[in-house]
Amino acid sequence: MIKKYIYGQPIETNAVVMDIEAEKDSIQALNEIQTDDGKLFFTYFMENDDIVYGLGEANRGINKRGYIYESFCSDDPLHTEEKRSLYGAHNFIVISGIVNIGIFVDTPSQVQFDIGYTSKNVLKITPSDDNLKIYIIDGTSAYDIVKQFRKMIGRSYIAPKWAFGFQQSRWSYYTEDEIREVVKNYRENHIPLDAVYMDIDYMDGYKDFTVSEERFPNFKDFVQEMRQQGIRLVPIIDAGVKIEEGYDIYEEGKYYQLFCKKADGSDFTAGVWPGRTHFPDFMNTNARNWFGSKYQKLISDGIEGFWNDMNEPAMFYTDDGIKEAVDYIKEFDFDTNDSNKFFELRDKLTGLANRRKDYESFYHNMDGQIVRHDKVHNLYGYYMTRAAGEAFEYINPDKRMLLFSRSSYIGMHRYGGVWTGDNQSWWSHLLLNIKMMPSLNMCGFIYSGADLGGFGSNCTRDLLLRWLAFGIFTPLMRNHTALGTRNQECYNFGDTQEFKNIIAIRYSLIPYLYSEYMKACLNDDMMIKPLSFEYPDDEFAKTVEDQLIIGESIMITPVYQQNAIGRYVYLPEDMLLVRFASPSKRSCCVMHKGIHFISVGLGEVPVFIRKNKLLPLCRSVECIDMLDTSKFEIISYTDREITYTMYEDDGYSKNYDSPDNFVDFAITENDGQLGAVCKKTIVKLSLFQ
Ligand code: MIG
Repeated sequence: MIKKYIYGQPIETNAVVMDIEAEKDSIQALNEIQTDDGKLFFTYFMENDDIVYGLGEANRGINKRGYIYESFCSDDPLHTEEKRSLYGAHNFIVISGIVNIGIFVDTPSQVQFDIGYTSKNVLKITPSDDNLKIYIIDGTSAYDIVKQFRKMIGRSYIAPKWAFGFQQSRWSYYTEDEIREVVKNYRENHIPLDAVYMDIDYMDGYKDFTVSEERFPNFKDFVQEMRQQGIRLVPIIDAGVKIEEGYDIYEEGKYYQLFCKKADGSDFTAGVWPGRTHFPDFMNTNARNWFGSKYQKLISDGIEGFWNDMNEPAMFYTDDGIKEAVDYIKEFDFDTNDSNKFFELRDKLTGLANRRKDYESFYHNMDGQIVRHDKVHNLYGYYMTRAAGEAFEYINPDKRMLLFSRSSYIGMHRYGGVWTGDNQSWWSHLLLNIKMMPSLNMCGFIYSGADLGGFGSNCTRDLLLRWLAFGIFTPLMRNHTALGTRNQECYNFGDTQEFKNIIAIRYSLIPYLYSEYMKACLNDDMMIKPLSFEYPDDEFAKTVEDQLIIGESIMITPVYQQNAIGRYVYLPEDMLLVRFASPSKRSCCVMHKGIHFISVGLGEVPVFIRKNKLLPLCRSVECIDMLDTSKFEIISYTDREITYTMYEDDGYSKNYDSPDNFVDFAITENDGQLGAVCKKTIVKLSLFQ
């Protein structure tokens, strides 16, 4: 049951696609409170044992209880524990206990979720704008509510299959030759690889949709050369458009009035990588169509995927901000002995980026309605990505493109995926990645992942290996690192064997992972789930946040601590532990329900196959184009007849619903013997009972 409540005159976010009639009565499920000065907020009293799920790309645990979060898309590259905002704003939560209730706060401006932070059992939702929609979903379990919610917001973006290959990035590979070198090293070491990313330095002066002729003189040929080696290049697109006479994007945007404006009608200016830029007004349909059409150029060069960055939008400074700071310095009293003045001075300078004041100083033309940016802040990255996604639909309607964004809001999940932005090469951020994945899935962001190995700081060999051993299971499996950090490609840490093995395990799992991904997208379901969603009656499973269910057959238990030789795991039922050292080198043992310590060597990947489930594996290859899905090995843990339906398609076109896309793998009984049956060739069956 879904109920919708409308307050005031909310700005349409297009997050919800289902037609739901608004209730006439006032909201029952929450306490609606108006303060004396007219501010609206909502509270809910949580039982001691209630768990709160959701918030998608947010800090801290799977259970969001005990902290306070602000939905306000933020370019903040330091995700320390106290942070309240990251790049996404995903205002969906589920309170789960004896009563289960889902809440979606649909508003494009800032919202605060105080989930037992101020007062232990009080959930308090404070929107910054009184014009909003609230959806209340009740259901039999948290998982049931998530599925209803997902129906409501529409089918998730579907990535091409090659995007399940391993991808290498760094800020930046500056030249063709640097990229060739990366590919050569991967191929020579036989470490599988499908894509290399092009960060901002491929552009000419950081100008969107340009390619530096000096560093990539024959770009189209280069794209082809890479394709011949099984590599796709994925260029970055930034939100800000460089102000430069003669630069077509700038000239057109200015001429056709497609940039965000200040109150005086002039184009709003902020400093980002290219220096001074204007921001396309993605809230405006014409601007979206215009900007979207610009992707065409790179697509005609052979590009099949993009990542949209800096779209919170991030700004380093505005002229107003600098002027204020300079005025402050001019007036600074050098004779003062008040140390606070020093901090004030420092903050004036360090606080120039992403100032709230600047977000309040420009306007969008939402097809006639003029809206101040902060009122719709959380939609900016979403609508940038929508612009690209809609353009891809008409540029090449039958072809899937890879597309993901840094900033997002619910609704954007229909147009692209997300990566979780600038994490650090910290063990704690590997754990954060683990905990964030199921929450992202709840909010519809299925094609997602973090910078494996960590973006900021220097990564170590063991951290990268452990992170990759988890990254195997995330749809976006990309190693990326920041400017100035140590080289983070897998061949830069001495012996490459373990890297090669771990990534090869990914490739042998791709048919399964892709199948589970596609089923999650097509059925508005989750691919990556917390244990509690599959074992809702298991009280202990509810507390486990460092193990995840991937698809229908397996549970994973990543190692996320330095120098650990293994870890404790909790099995909610008997399972089969498959310890992969490589796709073919593995050992299996049945383990019983309960808590165990398992050893996990660096370079090993433990996978638990659930009772009465099976896992299909193919041979690993060095890029997806070579994947042979006619032959499989099956590992199964069952003593009875079972079936696994694998989804398979060409990976590029959009004929999702064809019955040919569903292939059954069955364990059936014949003369008292269990055996595998499939229209594919089964080269080996390992059956455990
Ligand atoms: O201000 O393009 O999150 O992945 O490498 C930094 C350079 C801008 C932020 C992205 C990161 C990317 C970087 N970008």
